[in-house]
Amino acid sequence: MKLYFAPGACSLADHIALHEAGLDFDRVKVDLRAKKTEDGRDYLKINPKGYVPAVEFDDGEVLTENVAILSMVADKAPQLTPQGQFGHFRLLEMLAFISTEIHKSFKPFFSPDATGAEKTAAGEVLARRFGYLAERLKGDYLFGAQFTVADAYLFVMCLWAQKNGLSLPEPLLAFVARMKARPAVRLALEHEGLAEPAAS
Ligand SMILES: N[C@@H](CCC(=O)N[C@@H](CS)C(=O)NCC(=O)O)C(=O)O
Repeated sequence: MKLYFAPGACSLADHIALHEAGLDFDRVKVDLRAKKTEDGRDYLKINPKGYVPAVEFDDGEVLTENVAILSMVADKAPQLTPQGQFGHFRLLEMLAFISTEIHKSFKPFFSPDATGAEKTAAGEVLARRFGYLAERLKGDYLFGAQFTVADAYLFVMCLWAQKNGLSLPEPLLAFVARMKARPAVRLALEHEGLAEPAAS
């Protein structure tokens, strides 16, 4: 399996989830402006949508969209799916919320044409969405004591918030610190060139 990614992009969630699942995969970096892979291929031939993440299976089949890829990883590693009768659906509910209500709300922060007012409005929406998740964070992770693939996605959204100067509620700051201590997270950050230098 190959993961197509760009450093620090939302594909970091899938990268973390694949490491957490202990799955064997190769990483292929994509230049999102040029739509080229690091080995010189036309990325649009792999994913005509032109964005990351994409996963290519060994038989050549390609899966895109964070919600689908994270669900696929959880399917292969059931310990990364919330427990309970509706665990699978609770996971989809959470992934859909993060994708459509948080991830997409960052759009003005990545758009060179966005006005200050648009960024302020998006920041207010994001503060409400992060506030909702901070309220329901009763254990270490979104579904309590157990880490699930949804935590990987939330983690990347929290990093984006911090990078864009948005303040996060205290429970999410603690969540970010917990996530950064996980070996799979450290490995993914290191592979993407995002690891923080060790304190001297
Ligand atoms: N709906 C997609 C959105 C993916 C997405 O927004 N990818 C960004 C990086 S975080 C990207 O590759 N943008 C480059 C582009 O659209 O040209 C998903 O959830 O997988």
